[in-house]
Amino acid sequence: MTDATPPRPPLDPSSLDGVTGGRVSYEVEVVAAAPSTNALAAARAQQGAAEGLVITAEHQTAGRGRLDRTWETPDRAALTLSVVLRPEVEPVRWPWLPLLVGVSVARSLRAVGAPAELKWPNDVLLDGRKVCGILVERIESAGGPAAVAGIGINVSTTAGELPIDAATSLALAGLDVDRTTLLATLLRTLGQTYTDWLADPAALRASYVDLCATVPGRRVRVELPDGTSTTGTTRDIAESGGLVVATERGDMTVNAGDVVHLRAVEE
Ligand code: BT5
Repeated sequence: MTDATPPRPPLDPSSLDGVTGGRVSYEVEVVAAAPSTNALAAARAQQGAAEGLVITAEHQTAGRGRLDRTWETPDRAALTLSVVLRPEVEPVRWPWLPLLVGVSVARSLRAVGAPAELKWPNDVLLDGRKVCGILVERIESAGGPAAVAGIGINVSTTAGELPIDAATSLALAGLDVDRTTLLATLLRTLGQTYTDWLADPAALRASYVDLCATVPGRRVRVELPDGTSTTGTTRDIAESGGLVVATERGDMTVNAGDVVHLRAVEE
């Protein structure tokens, strides 16, 4: 494998004009560089931006992960975007939004030939390695709450450019994918998946489980936000979107945390 940087053409905003998915009509803004597209989109959502605003950066210089972690991507090697959604749903349904975005990314990657899978809650894996991270934030605004769905997909990133060993890119999986084409596919798929979920929330669970490598019957270590961790065998995805794990002390439903997929030797 060579680590030479491949050609990295810019996004072509003109071919993203008028993209729709389900009920969502997108307005795509491409910026050359930004610290974080989620921060930009959150500020716009606070100012009342409509559903369908997309901000994508050719180079994101201070990308955010969950729990104050960072997301690192070289110039034009990745898709880094944030989408404003305004779901008129009960608060109890909001935890499904990150999972919904994961389903949309996995479906889009499969559509371009990448056999993507999900790791609960919403890492997207290729060959067991992370190819995409998702950060969904809730923003309060005068027009009601908005969801900012941040998505980072490693497209042509080389092995030497990836920040961790457990990461990969579409190129490293042998796929030469045009970022503009992938972005259009992703926006269409996300809009449709979101619209279907608004109409029939229960159906998403089966789609999620189908794409998810974490359930059922997988040995996992769950790292909880309070710093403790526990091991067990996954059973299912709960109606809340949480992960049901059978542990020595009985079944537990995890609603927030990180999951490590274990092999027997790691226990
Ligand atoms: C995530 O957090 O995976 C959410 C990442 C969301 C990034 C998008 S890009 C567009 C939008 N704007 C933003 O500012 N953010 C969103 P988490 O599960 O906490 O994972 C973060 C961890 O993933 C880091 O601590 C690294 O270990 C690893 N990581 C960082 N960059 C990576 C990359 N390019 N590929 C794979 N793993 C990476």
